[in-house]
Amino acid sequence: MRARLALAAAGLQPGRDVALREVALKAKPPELLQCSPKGTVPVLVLPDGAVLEESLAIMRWALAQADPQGWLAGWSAADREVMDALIAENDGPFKHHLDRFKYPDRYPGETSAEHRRAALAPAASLRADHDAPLKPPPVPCTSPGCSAGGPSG
Ligand SMILES: N[C@@H](CCC(=O)N[C@@H](CS)C(=O)NCC(=O)O)C(=O)O
Repeated sequence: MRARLALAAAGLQPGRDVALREVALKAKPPELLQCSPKGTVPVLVLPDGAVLEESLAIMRWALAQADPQGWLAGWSAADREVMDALIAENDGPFKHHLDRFKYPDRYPGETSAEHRRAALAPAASLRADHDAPLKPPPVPCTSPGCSAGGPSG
């Protein structure tokens, strides 16, 4: 989902700029496994044949093409570090516990309730400093005559 959002934020339209192929994860098509043997989605095949097989890599590629809403452009290095840490927490420990809470049948011997507690702990600390870290940079104004600059001006 986040890869699709980044493609949309970059103004890349399915059918015009990118070909979108839905796949059934229960019956992964051979074309998917040929491009990316690890068999997870999303996968993006670039015109030069390079394969991006991580959603974050697809997001970064899309936003490098265009980033009119300032999803990445305009943030300070310190803000980027905070963002990267939040994403790493979400993709790492939180996802680990979420999967074991949501799909206990896939993880025999694990206790769903314990993973629920472990997943919620970082969320509680995030709520505690909800005022803190990130203040978005201004979105550049592109209206004619508008004097408000982009993130750096
Ligand atoms: N770290 C990967 C995770 C990809 C992932 O696990 N995708 C899920 C769908 S949301 C998937 O393809 N599951 C199928 C499987 O693991 O067989 C990314 O962000 O792209």
